[in-house]
This record gives sequence, C-alpha cells and structure tokens, in this order.
Amino acid sequence: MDIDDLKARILAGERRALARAITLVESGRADHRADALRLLESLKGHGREALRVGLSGTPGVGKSTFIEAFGLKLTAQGLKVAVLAVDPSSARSGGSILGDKTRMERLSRDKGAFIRPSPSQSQLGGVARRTREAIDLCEAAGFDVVLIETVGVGQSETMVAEMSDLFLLLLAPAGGDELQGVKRGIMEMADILLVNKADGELKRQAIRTCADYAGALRLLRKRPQDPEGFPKALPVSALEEEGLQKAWDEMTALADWRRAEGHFAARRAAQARFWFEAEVRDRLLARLVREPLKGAMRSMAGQVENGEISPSAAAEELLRAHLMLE
Ligand SMILES: Nc1nc2c(ncn2[C@@H]2O[C@H](COP(=O)(O)OP(=O)(O)O)[C@@H](O)[C@H]2O)c(=O)[nH]1
Ligand SMILES: [Mg+2]
Repeated sequence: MDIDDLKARILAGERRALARAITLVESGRADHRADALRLLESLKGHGREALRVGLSGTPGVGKSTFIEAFGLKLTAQGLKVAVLAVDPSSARSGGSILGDKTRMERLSRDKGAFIRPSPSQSQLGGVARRTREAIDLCEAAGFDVVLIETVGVGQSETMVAEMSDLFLLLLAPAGGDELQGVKRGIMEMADILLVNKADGELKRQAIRTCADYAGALRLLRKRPQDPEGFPKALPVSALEEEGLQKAWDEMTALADWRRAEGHFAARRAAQARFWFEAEVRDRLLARLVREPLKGAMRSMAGQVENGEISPSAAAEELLRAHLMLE
C-alpha cells in the first residue's frame, strides 16, 4: 500500500482516502497494522486540532436525531463535522448504527460531514483502539468537530469520555425519582447534560427534569477543569432543532476556557498516557491466550496440579521464559 499517497490525500481532506485509512486501522491483519501505524505516525503533528465531543445516551433518547440536527447546524456555519460511533453491542445486534446512517440521511449527504458507522467488533479493547485512531485520522483530514457517539453499554461511556475533550450525556424527560437511574459515575464524567425532547407535551416535563439534574450536579464535587456554572444541564429538542445553538455556545465556551487555563492540553496528555498504558496491558493479556504462551500456561498448570512445582515458582518460570521479565 502506498502510505505516502494515502497520507497526502488525507491531508488534502479527501473523504475516500479517510474512509480507506479507517478501514486500514480496523483491519486485524499484521501487515495492515504495520501500515496503519506508519500512516498514523507520519500524520502526527499535521492537520487540525478538532473539538472531540463524546455523546452518550440510552437507546431511544434521540442520539441519532440530535447528531443529525446538531451536525447540520455546525456544517451550516462552515464547520467540518465527523461522526464516529462506538457500539460494542453491534457485533451482537448486527450493526444497529448501519440503520442510523440511513436515518442521518441529510447529514450523510452534507459535503461538510463524514459519518462512519461502527464495524462489528466484539472486543472493547479493539473498539477503543479503532475509534482513537479514527479520531486522529479525522483530525488529519481537517475536521473541526469530531462527534463520538456511544450507546452506553458497559464500559463504553468511560472509553468515549477518555477520548473526548467534552463529554455530553443525552437524557430523556423523566419523573423526579427516575433521576437516580443515571449512574453517579456517568454523571461525574459529563460536562453537559442535555435533556432532549423538550417539545410539545414533553416540554414542561423536560424543563423540570433539567432543573432536577442541575440540582443534582450542584451536589457533585467541584472539578478543577470546570469554570463557574459547569457542568450544566440544558433542555434541547433535536426534533424541533431547539436549543442546539445554545448547546454549541456552551460547548465552545467551556472548551475555550479549558484551553486558556491549560486543562484542555492537560486532559489530552493524560488521555494519551491512559491509552498507552491500556494498550500495553491489553497486548500483554492478549499474549496469554495465544501460542506459545497458551500451551506453556496449560503445561505449567498441569505441573502445578501434580504438585511438581509451586504456583509462584511456575509463574516466575513461565514469565521469565516467555516475556523476558526480570
Ligand atoms: N418529541 C421528540 N422526539 C424525539 C426527539 N429526538 C428524537 N426523538 C424521537 O425519539 C425516537 C428515537 O430517536 P433516535 O434518534 O433514533 O434515538 P437513539 O436511539 O438515541 O439514536 C425517534 O422516534 C425520534 O423521532 C425530540 O427532540 N423530540
Ligand atoms: Mg441511534
């Protein structure tokens, strides 16, 4: 594969080259992986620093509707918007985001937008790496905003928050006691809560829900990366396209403040370190279930069972022989 050519075309903002590069980083083939790493390294320091926005919410809350309306609003202002999806469940459900791309019909036709559906990949570690690298590729291709959507299954919210500059939680209007349905840990990760469906008969309930969430947010411990008034809760209607500009204004105000105060760069640096450590951990663990370690583990386990060697001595010997550890 001609990596230099691919690089040049990505930097020129060519959609097809970007799509091809994302396919490359998704590939499990060893030669593809080597090409992908070479490409990513050569793109480092090029392109643009996008605003990476993570968006999570339960199915049906309106993520697709919101992303389409919000994305169109941004492209209308001349911004280039990329949409990536993290859906660890898509392997099982057969790729729900595929249906979403057809739903985001207007946005996918927009010249200022790029939508990449989630591939079916069951391993969370694989999904994380693929998405992280796809974000880098979108930045190299000159996108201003990268929206990363997740359905919030298992660890996926944490994962998306660890690759976003801003993390948004999309919520539905609810009765007072339902607020507790949102896990505290997820609430603590959020920078802005958006209460969607603030329209028609649901409008009043949405505004009340928003006030309830604002109250709950005030009870959380203040974070150093927040200016006065953040995190905050806002009502929006993705369907009627209400509150979207306000949401964007709040997002840019928060990002600007964090840039000026050094929190923006510090967060990216901490994230880079987090993913480096996670990758080393994942790859070490992956070696345990492959040969030759897999067989060595099995035979060593047999010796431990027979009492020929103690568990600790066996572990020591195995690691020394196969991982060249001290
Ligand atoms: N009333 C109202 N309905 C909405 C709004 N946003 C989404 N919906 C509806 O909620 C349902 C689920 O929306 P969808 O975007 O597919 O949710 P997702 O599963 O989170 O991606 C659809 O029937 C939408 O039309 C909104 O702002 N107001
Ligand atoms: Mg959806």
